Amino acid sequence: MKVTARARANIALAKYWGKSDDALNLPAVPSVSLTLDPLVTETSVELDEALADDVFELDGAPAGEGETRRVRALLDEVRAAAGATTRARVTSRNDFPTAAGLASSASGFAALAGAASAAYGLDEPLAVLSARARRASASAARSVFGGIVELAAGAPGDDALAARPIAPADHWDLRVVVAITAAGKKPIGSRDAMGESRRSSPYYRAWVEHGHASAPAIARALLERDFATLAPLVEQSFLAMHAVGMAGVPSVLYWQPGSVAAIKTIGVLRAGGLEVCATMDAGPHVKAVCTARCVGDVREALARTEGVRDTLEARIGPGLEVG
Ligand code: 2P0
Repeated sequence: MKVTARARANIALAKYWGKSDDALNLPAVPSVSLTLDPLVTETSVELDEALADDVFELDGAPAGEGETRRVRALLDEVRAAAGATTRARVTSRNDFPTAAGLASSASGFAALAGAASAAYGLDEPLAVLSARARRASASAARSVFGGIVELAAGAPGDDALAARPIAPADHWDLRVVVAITAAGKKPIGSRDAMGESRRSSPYYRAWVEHGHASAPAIARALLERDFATLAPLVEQSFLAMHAVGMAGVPSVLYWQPGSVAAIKTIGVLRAGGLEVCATMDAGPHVKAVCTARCVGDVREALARTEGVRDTLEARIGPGLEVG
């Protein structure tokens, strides 16, 4: 039995950063994201009686032990639900540059959740798939759905927590321009970095409190297509998230000179009347969120900004596709 599923990357406008329950991987703050097209991960799960253990191949090469362990943990959950023991061969391909800082773990675990469930013969609702993807990587819970998606904060022990879509992909023609500002691997992954923030940043408690107020306001501005309200809220969310990390010990500083330059370019464009705002994830790249009518000017200005090596463009896309 072989099943293939496709899921897309997403970008949080209200950021997730920090966990309320490490074992169940529950976020401490609510987050709101856009599912992005055409940034697709395609994952196949093939059951094979001859395998002694699961095998995971990523972008044409055997994956590392850490990644394989996370894939196996998700497969173990599916096998438990299906009452199965057969091992699986998992093949995954990212159709976008992972160096662009658009988390491939989000699209990857969403696609895996969809393909694995179907391959083991289960017919589960999307909320169950989203909760399973969330346990693997919280941002992956959001990539199960298309359009604008919300993931609530999890109360400790709330193992069923899933994301939910709050508007379809055609609700608002927003675009995302990614300004790539560095090459190579980032200094620390988001899971370890958010753990450091929780342990050592003096701002962590304020961040969690702020996130609970900010995410619903961001969701409302998106639902009302109110860019003037949305822009400062989105920028405050990513700036607060990065400030929490910077103030931890050890400090987590993802920014490069090109990151600052790109943020300033976006500020100048908005002051000049364009509907655009900045956001950043756990890496040095800057993502400009803008309305469709502004995207040409935004991309051109970012491409000309010192320290920006390349740009790529995305729009809001659909959720998980299985089969
Ligand atoms: C987000 N990020 O909301 C935030 C903003 C990065 C910055 O979700 O530990 O890979 O696997 O649950 O989901 C990246 O963290 O972390 C992330 P885990 P994940 O998109």
